[in-house]
Amino acid sequence: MVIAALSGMCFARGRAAVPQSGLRTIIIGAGMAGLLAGIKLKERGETDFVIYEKGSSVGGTWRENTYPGIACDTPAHSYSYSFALNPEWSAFYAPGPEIQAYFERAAQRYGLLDAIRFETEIAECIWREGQWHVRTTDGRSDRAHVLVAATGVLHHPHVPKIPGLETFERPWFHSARWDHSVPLDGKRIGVIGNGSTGVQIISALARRAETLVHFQRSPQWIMPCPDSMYTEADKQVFREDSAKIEAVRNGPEAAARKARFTSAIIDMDSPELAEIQAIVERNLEESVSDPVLREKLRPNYRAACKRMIFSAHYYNAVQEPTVLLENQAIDRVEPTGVRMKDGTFHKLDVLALATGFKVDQFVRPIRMIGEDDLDLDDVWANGPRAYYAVTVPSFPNLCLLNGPTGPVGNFSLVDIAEKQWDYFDQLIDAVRAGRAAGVAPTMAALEAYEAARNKDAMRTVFASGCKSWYLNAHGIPQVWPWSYAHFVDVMAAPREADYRLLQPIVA
Ligand code: NA7
Repeated sequence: MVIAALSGMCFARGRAAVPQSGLRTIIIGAGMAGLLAGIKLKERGETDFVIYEKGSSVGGTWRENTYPGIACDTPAHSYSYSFALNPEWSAFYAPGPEIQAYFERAAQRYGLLDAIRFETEIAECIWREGQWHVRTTDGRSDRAHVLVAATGVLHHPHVPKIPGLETFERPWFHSARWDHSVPLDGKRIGVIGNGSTGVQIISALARRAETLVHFQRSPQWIMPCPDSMYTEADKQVFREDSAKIEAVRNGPEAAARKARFTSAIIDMDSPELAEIQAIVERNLEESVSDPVLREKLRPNYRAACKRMIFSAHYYNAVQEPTVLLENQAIDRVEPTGVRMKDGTFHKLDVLALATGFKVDQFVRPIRMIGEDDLDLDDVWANGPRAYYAVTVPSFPNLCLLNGPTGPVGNFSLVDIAEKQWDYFDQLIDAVRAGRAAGVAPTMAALEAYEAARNKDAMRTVFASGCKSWYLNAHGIPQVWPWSYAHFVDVMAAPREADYRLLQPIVA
């Protein structure tokens, strides 16, 4: 039975005041997901909401990541709101600045700018008597019935403790904090890390640097992909007929690609994964001519075990005479360069750390206090968990968009967030209707979900024997281990039995 029948549900422990005149919502973050929540609230006529954004403009990850070569590895037409298709994308995989401009336009077009409080960071959110009491880092306070944490996944840069890093006398920075005042052309550049970010940076800088040293701790499988730019004629077709955009998003070819990829991810023994393995191996064989370099680039784990990297350029870039692939271990950073364990020294003018993100933070470091003074930091002491990645027991009316254990394996996070919002929106109907003051998942529902998820996660390719940001401290992939179709299915309507309503206190 679905939540539409919530009126027949029993009230559980927990009481809170019923909102007397409509709901107020606080959204944290004006990135893709926060803007989405604002647009959706406006669409249903709810205007009593505010978006708190610690930066000075919208866009989230696309505002913060401006490194050379930045692009989205999800096809641009899929990485768009379903209600704001964009015939103007310049390429199948859109460059970062274009995506940033898209979200800026969306904020404007949907009239959200007045609702956003820029340069306002949230310090804590406390659930008390049916409302979230929110305090900003500069001491202001606000409150609302509903709280949406649209705080991003890959948000807190991971800067590894490489000995001597602080002694480097030349510019160095994390990829998400790129310093554009630092000249790159004709310079000796070092890039540590070869996830999606490092690979894009190397592809962009290979021909600009005097020397470009790519420090690779573990090789990556590279999936070849089209480097297709959309022509003016293509865009005209998209402008005239949005069904053509829909076809790119959800047509048979896209659907088959998605289905094939999920089958591969969720079952490490699947024929689909074997097919992907064959493609990436062939790509390596055919693209890299020097056998020594080829072996340096060959991973000793299975394709898609780490997040699959799509690149049309990396193998060409790494074979440029300017590029040196360094696969020895780093010993330390010295004032003028990087020393390897084998004694080799790379003199550098600039060092970029494409070393990823702290991925277990989510809404934190915001202090989150739920019912009975529960601190989310304590609740998540063994790792972040959320029911179906969206809601948390004892934290009523809290929505995590792109929260822990959602589908992240090369799918469009825009699409994921839209479906998560629609799910949460249905949950809040009981509060909107005044039948409850709050709604939160039961602990039993979360435990059952996590038990099934942990079990099935160990069958995914992410558990097939490599290290990646998908794994928790126990080596269990913190991902959605089921098909995309199953995700769509469960997001379609919350199950009544999995939620408890907070009994209203009528004043
Ligand atoms: P990733 O995918 O987490 O990649 C980080 C890279 O940094 C990876 O190659 C790591 O090597 C490397 N790394 C991390 N710490 C070190 C140290 N101490 N020494 C050497 N190398 C290190 O981050 P990205 O920014 O590329 O991508 C994140 C996501 O953004 C991506 O999945 C897309 O969703 C978009 P390792 O493989 O661990 O040996």
